Amino acid sequence: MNLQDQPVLVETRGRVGLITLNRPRQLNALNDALMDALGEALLAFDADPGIGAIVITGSAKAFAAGADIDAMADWSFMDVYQGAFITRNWETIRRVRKPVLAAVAGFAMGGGCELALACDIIVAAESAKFALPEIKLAMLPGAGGTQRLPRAIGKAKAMDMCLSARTLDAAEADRYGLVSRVVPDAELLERTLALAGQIASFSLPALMAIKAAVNRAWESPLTEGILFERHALYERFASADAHEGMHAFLDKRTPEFQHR
Ligand code: CO8
Repeated sequence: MNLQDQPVLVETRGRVGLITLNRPRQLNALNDALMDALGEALLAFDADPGIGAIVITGSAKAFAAGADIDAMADWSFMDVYQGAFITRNWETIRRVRKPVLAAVAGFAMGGGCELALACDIIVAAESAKFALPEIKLAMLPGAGGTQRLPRAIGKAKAMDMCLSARTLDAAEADRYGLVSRVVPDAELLERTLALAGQIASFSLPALMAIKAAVNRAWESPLTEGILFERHALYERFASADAHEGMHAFLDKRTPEFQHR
């Protein structure tokens, strides 16, 4: 298959796995082939001991303009119900235990915005535009949008975006807490890869434990979350890296993590 026919492009940069969504003519509209390939690439990096963090990016014009409307337009209820639409291949990202960063330039609309929301960190270029415009199609942000967006930015802003199809520019998305950082477009990939590289240099089991603990904060009452965190902390003391990290600090040297 030629590079231009591959729905995602996969590369490694040191301990960072880079996945580029690759349907530029359709503004990276997310069809089955792309979501299958994305899931496969994510799981392969997650299983690779040489990888500590993963970056998903799109093109300069679009991270992704949403689910593929052309593919969906004539589907019936039974097509999506029996075919387990979304469950089938959109939720693979939830199985990834290593940190996943989204590097977003241009449109992150509908499913594209939802994909970014499913990542752990969003780095936005100044050109980034975030929207859940499904209401214009009489559809619904059904790949986690109605659930992750209010958790990320609160009910007031989330209702506004979901019900009016309001688009947020990068500065608004930053102010509301939808994104982690905003950078100039020309520096988006380089800055996100540098951040991912910094993260990947830390102890992998500690990163995975922190990701699981922060995600638990979204999904459970405080008492349960604190309990989860406490066990995660105790487990750190079974990690060679944690002892190395603390002793390196005391010895005033750089730690050498073995990722175990
Ligand atoms: N699906 C399929 N094709 C698309 C999509 C899409 N989501 N977005 C863009 N394209 C195609 C266009 O049809 C066009 O194709 P062609 O050149 O053959 O005409 C090409 O990409 C370029 O697009 P435009 O000419 O429209 O580019 P513009 O720069 O004029 O506009 C926009 C860019 C504003 C992003 C515009 O393309 C747009 O509004 N796109 C649709 C955005 C949208 O509605 N997204 C939500 C889709 S629904 C969804 O994501 C649901 C997710 C949850 C799943 C659960 C059920 C729905």
